[in-house]
Formats: sequence, structure tokens, C-alpha cells
Amino acid sequence: MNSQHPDGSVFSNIVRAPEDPILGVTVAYNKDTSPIKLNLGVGAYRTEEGKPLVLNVVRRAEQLLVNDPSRVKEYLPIVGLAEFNKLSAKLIFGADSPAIQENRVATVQGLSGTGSLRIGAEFLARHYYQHTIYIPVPTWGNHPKIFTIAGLSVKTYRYYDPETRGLDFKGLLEDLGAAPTGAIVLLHACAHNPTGVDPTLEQWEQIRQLMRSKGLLPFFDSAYQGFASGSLDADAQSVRMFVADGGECLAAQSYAKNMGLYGERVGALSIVCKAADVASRVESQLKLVIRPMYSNPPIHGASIVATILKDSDMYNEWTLELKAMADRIISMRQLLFDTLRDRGTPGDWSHIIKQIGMFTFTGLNTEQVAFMTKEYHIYMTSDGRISMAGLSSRTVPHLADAIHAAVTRIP
Ligand code: PLA
Repeated sequence: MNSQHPDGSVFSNIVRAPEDPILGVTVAYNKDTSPIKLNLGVGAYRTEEGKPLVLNVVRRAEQLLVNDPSRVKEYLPIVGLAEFNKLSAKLIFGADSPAIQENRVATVQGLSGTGSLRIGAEFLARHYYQHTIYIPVPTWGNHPKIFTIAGLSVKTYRYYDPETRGLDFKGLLEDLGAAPTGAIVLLHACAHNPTGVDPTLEQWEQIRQLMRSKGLLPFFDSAYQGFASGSLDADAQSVRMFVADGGECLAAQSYAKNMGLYGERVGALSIVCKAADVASRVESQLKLVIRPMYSNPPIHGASIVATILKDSDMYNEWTLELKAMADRIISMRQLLFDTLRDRGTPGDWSHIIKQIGMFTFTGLNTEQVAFMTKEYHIYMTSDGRISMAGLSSRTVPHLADAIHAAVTRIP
């Protein structure tokens, strides 16, 4: 025993940290023993049977990889699998993107969307003259943490109007218009999380003009390409508008949702520059960011993605499977909306079918969410966000009962 450490541990003064607001929902769900429990917290796709889905095309790619004796487990380069990086840039910027043809894009493999955002943030904190990043209100809860911990200073811009349950476009333009020259702006490429509200193409064009006129630097988070509309190209339009004007931007991509590779942690960070020699210097500095963090990225997931993206037959199979996931989510929106209407649940629920992507931002408050968890064993984030991909036609009636009870009993 030591007088400074009464219970013999040098760690005895450590205080317990709270659970993560999103991943902690799954922790609580796993502890619940009720047979009717339902996890609508984390944005993870489930089948109509409520099971996680491994895409058929992913299984095929894995078979090819396993059966190829030339595949080894050597370290990848610091920037990851070269083929994967090229194909990822093509996927988000478009096959005919001048920026790619002119070698103005530096792309590195990252640990899914989160890791790619973090590399970009660390790079900007070290090498970009402006350290302020504007993020929308609300946004994915990990955004402020990633940017703050990397050394950037986080400010916010208005995005969502709870009154209209739509975009606060005027507020957005005012706030970005008042941002200092050169400030970084985090933009959700599509399927905004948690609101499911995206700007129209006309609005994107206005945002682009404003940002370019003020020299604001766009940092796109693309975690749901293909999940909003079912089309990979349509969901990349926002990003491509900003690249088409010849200006610079960053884009973090995730294959967690659109290829169902969640736990494989596959993603990419691209930095579009004005000239090839700048891009090559940028890449050299990205290596210095990555090497002391995790040295180099894992090989398996990136090999799966590259196998699929480079083969036109597999690519087509992927787009069909992706479209089927997006369509199932859209059909769950319609079913939930219809069921609430049939129950006569008070309120206007049309936002359920208007919102886009993985989530519905229901408008339910913290007390109503707590009630639904306690009485109905339905798990969701306390801001009232539900993951539509976690629903099936079997579970929608249960959710509708819970929402009906919550809004009629709790103000
Ligand atoms: N960006 C946004 C906007 C996201 O919603 C998520 C994941 C990520 C990046 C990072 O995903 P990745 O690192 O797994 O590629 N958001 C989830 C999961 C789906 C999470 O919180 O980690 C969510 O439920 O919001």
C-alpha cells in the first residue's frame, strides 16, 4: 500500500467517462433483455429480417481475394493502396473530372470516414493559415470532437429550422457570409446527419458562389454517397460543383454505409489542389500526419473496394445492391408515415417522407425519447433521430404505437 494511492492503483483517481451519445445507445440496447427491443440508434443497415447485411458483391470480392495466392499481407504504403485511392477519387469526383486528369488531387486511404476526417483536420491544423472551421447546427456529434482535438477552433453556422423542419437557408448564408476569409466550412455532401435535410442544387450553387467569393475552404464529409438518392453520381453533385469551378477543397469518404464495410474501416481523404506539384507536396505532408498515428492503413477492406470498383460487372452489381438498400429505407419512410396517419397521431409527420438518407429527425424531444425507451424498449439518440435502416415492416407498428403514446402523453 502506498499513501498516495490508497487502493494501490496509480489510476484510482480516474473518473468514469460518459458513454458515446450514439454508440452508447447500442451498449444500452445490448443490456435490454426484452424480446421486443428495437435499436434505431446507430446508422447501420439492417435487412427486412432485422439482420446486418453483407453485400453479395462484397462476398464475391472476398472470395476472389482469398483464392488469389499472389495476395500477401505486406504493409501497405503510408498513403494506402494506390489503386484504391485512384478509384475512390474517381467515385466521388467523377470519372471525367479535370482535377483527376490534371493530377491535382492528393488522395490517401483513411480509417473509414472518421479517420479520413481526422487526417484532414490534422493536416489543416498544421499547414493551413486559417484554424477556424464552421460546422452546421446540428451535425454528427463526432465532428466538433474530431476538429477540436486536431487543434482547429470550431464555430457553427445555422442549418436546420425546427419550425419548418427544413433548411434555414437564410441563416446559413448569413453565417457563412459573416465568416472570416479563408475559414474552413464542413459540408455534408448528401444525406445530412442527423436532419435528413439537404440543400437543393440551386441552393448548393448559391452556397458555392458565396464560399468562393469569400475564399472559404470547403471540407466535404461524404459518408452516405448512394444512400440519399440511390445514385452514386446524383449524391456527389454537391462536391462536383465545387471541383468544377477549379477551386480547392477537401473530401472525406466512407465505405461503411454504401458498401456495408462498417467494421473494415475503409475510407479516403482527397485534397483537390490548383496544380499537380502542389498536390504532390500536400501528399508528402499527409504522410507525415499518418505515419505517427497508425503508420499505414489496413489492407483487406481497401482490397475489397478496389476489386469491386475496377470491375464493371461487380461495380454494376454494387450499384444495384446499393439502390435496393436506399429503396428499402425509402419504403420504411412511407410505411411509418402511413401508419402514423392511420393511427391519427397528432402532428404533421410529412417530414418523415421528405427527409433524405439514413435518418429521420423526428422532432421528438428528450423526454419523449426516454419514455419510448423505458416503455417500448425502443432505442434512439436523445435528439430524436431514428435510423430508418433499422426498421422493417414487422417493427414499424411497434414504433408507431410508441410515437403515438409519446406525443399524446408527453408535451
Ligand atoms: N460522417 C458522418 C456524417 C457520419 O454520420 C458518420 C457515421 C461518419 C462520418 C463516420 O463513419 P465511419 O467512420 O464509420 O465511416 N455515423 C454513424 C455511426 C453511422 C457513428 O456515429 O459512428 C451514426 O450513427 O451517426
